[in-house]
Amino acid sequence: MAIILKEPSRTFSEYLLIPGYTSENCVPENVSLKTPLVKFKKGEEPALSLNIPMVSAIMQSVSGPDLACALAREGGVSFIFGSQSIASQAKMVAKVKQTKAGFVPSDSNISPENTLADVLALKEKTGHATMAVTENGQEDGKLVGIVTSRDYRVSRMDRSTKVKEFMTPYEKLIVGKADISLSEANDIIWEHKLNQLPIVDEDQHLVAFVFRKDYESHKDHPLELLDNQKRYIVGAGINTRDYEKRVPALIEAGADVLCIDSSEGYSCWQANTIKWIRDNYGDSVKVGAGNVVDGDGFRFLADAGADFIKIGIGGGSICITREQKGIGRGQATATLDVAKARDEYYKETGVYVPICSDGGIVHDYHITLALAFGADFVMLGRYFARFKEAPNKLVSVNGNYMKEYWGEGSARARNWQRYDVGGDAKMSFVEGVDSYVPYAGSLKENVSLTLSKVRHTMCNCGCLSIPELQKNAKVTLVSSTSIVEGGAHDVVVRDQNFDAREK
Ligand code: RVP
Repeated sequence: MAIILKEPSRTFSEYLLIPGYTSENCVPENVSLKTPLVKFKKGEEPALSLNIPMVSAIMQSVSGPDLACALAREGGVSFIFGSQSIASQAKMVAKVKQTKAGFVPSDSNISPENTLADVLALKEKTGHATMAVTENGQEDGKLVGIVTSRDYRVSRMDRSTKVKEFMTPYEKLIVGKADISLSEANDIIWEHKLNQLPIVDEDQHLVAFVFRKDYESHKDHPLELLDNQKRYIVGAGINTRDYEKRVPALIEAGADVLCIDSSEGYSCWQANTIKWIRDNYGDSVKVGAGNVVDGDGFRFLADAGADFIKIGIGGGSICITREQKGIGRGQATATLDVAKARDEYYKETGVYVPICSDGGIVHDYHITLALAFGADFVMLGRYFARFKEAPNKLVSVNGNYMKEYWGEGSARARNWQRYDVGGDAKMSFVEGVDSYVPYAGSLKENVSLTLSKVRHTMCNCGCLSIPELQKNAKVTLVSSTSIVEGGAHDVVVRDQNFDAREK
């Protein structure tokens, strides 16, 4: 007879944390959000850790190079989406790795024969005022000068004026050599009172800019996640079909960690993929697997050698897998069950395999709950899709700024490899939707606010670290009526227009 689990599976919104004792020492500044990203043996340190418990979803509308750099700067990791050609995914990974903290590759290249009108159009498109003037106007051309907004006056100059007439030519530029360190570059910037320093190789090609403002912001990012060459840490999604070609290309491009991206990971296809990686790279290549929703799935992937395991089926904001196929489990219950299996596995084997709660985070406190339920970190799609740095388009819908957000199982993404069932079977139905999410501005501002809430809640619970929260949190189920009690109720909330009228 089929196994029937009588307890309903539950979501994060059905729980609340009960505060514990808060001591004097228990203040948000003292909270550490450091957490393991990959498995480790008892008494050893993980080869990779996160400084904040957040990673971005392996999705076209979420994880591109700009978001990856912005998130690594805050201490988390992005997984560049795999639903693209191997070459373009590897190029995105390489772009992140080339962005040494504080060294910014130019995304604005222009030729000396272009005009002021072209400069203004490029500035409008990229939002960047500093442009590299190269012989051919392309990234691979020799640097012949730079243009910044100090070089022209829009009100006084004809828009047809050629760039070569107002750029600062190469001979007048102070430049840094390609092997310069960030602090050396910064010394030159200070000494010569520059706003930016072009870094060039021996063939006079621009490698990157170092900006005065970025050096200062570099100091504002104490949690940034860097490799031993001071490059941002970045992850990449892979699938269970073309891994023999994709994995080598991603490793060559510099990916620090991989993750098999699949809606359902308790399968021989995932075990085969991990085995191929172990046979070819041993433990040097780190690879996560998933998604699973119970202890059996966890045990299978842990035994197969996964470095971390993702939890969640059908809870994603754009996901309709539960409606379409009737598989899945409430995200809170799934996380609790997998965390139990992770702890048992650790006791038995002495190997700690981190787990990631993936999908369905709606409120910031859901992150704290996921951690309290045993997750080591969370993966978010909708959350990051709202930010300026995400690769999806900003559009205006009925006068409101929105970002496009579509599932990997949607007809738009066409990521059928994510739904691998082996053989030649092709997907004949979708498991995701195409949608909009409200634009929310920069990643840094939003992540700072979210994590401030997480730290405050942890202090309310008397916990200064994620392991302490996992061990000591007290969580209660809430009734639907007490959920109503938790919001503003029985009052008429004053809206902003009302306040504005009063002033
Ligand atoms: P959310 O953060 O709730 O937007 O969920 C993001 C997660 O949803 C992803 O990390 C992935 O696991 C899942 N996903 C992505 N595409 C689809 C789909 O089309 N069904 N689901």
